[in-house]
Amino acid sequence: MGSLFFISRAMPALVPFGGIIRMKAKIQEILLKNQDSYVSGEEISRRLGISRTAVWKYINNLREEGFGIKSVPNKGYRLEKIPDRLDPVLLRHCLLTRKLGQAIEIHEAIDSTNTRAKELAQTGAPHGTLVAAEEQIKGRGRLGRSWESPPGTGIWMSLILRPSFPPRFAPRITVIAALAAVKAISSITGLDAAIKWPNDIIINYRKVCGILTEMQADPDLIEYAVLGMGINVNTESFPAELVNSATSLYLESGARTDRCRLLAGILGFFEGIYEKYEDTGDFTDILKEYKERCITLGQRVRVVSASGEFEGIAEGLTQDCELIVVSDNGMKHTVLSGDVSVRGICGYV
Ligand code: BTX
Repeated sequence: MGSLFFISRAMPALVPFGGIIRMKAKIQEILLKNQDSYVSGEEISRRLGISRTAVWKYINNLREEGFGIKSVPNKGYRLEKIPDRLDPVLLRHCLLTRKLGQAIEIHEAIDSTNTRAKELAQTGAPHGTLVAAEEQIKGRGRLGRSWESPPGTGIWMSLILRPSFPPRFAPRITVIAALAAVKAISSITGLDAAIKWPNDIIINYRKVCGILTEMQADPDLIEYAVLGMGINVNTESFPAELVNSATSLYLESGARTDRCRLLAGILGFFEGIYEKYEDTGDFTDILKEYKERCITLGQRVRVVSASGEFEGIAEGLTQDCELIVVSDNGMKHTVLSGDVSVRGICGYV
């Protein structure tokens, strides 16, 4: 499963990593907080209660991991370059959330972050626990489809949520996540991202992000939900079968995006919208904003389900986030997000 980093502010007892990683993380934090200045080896050794030789060794470890650290005699160390890694310390440095991402588990490689998050949820991991990976070997989409998750290029992540609302409102989690992703992508990259109902983020008619929400629930209570999100961030190319339908932020903007910053941005937007909804129970404004950013509405679509196919115009959304499609014979259908695949007739929408 590759190496594992686990950082937790909320649950210190769950932090399994040894002294070496913890000390390295502390040095990373000191350097990150003082990025504009030098911090002397003496100061670091005093603050952490370790020798200056030990400081030097940890600094070299960090350099091996891609951190550019300048050292100047009589001045000390200064962080000059941050590697493109989903690193728990870097992520925590960017996070402005109160509950989400307080416990973080980051894997070098894993089968699926959703599967791992479900395991953690079943053993009591709290609301807001984040699982992410540099690579997924068996990334999952909806309806048994697979999700291409190559190493070092994307955000493959899952959040454990313990909602107070009933299971019938679970699709609202996907709505909130899609809104949060669009807002964070637009504000950080300036790209014009839109939502394809129910769970895709699209740029220039190609899929840049997919969302997979799964849950464990009784009839009246969600025990936990796992919100999975995959974003093609710095992907340079796609396999032949995805070339025409997938894109990445890098391919669209020509620039690399800091994945920790983007992930922190998504969690920040998500927490703001989600907590407001949980506090007020009012979904009206959220749905309104989702509709404004949803390119499926007003489009001619083909609804494909196990029971058959039909075409029609996507006219709206119900409060339960079902798609209202008026078929060519004038009949109105409400389409559940869980059991159909909606393919646009124009382009890839
Ligand atoms: P979906 O079923 O709507 O989309 C899956 C389809 O998207 C695939 O059949 C394929 O055509 C296409 N596809 C596969 N990989 C990519 C990609 N990288 N970019 C664009 N298109 C692709 C969407 O399901 C939900 C995906 C959620 C993925 C996250 S990643 C973290 C978490 N863990 C996990 O196993 N899944 C989620």
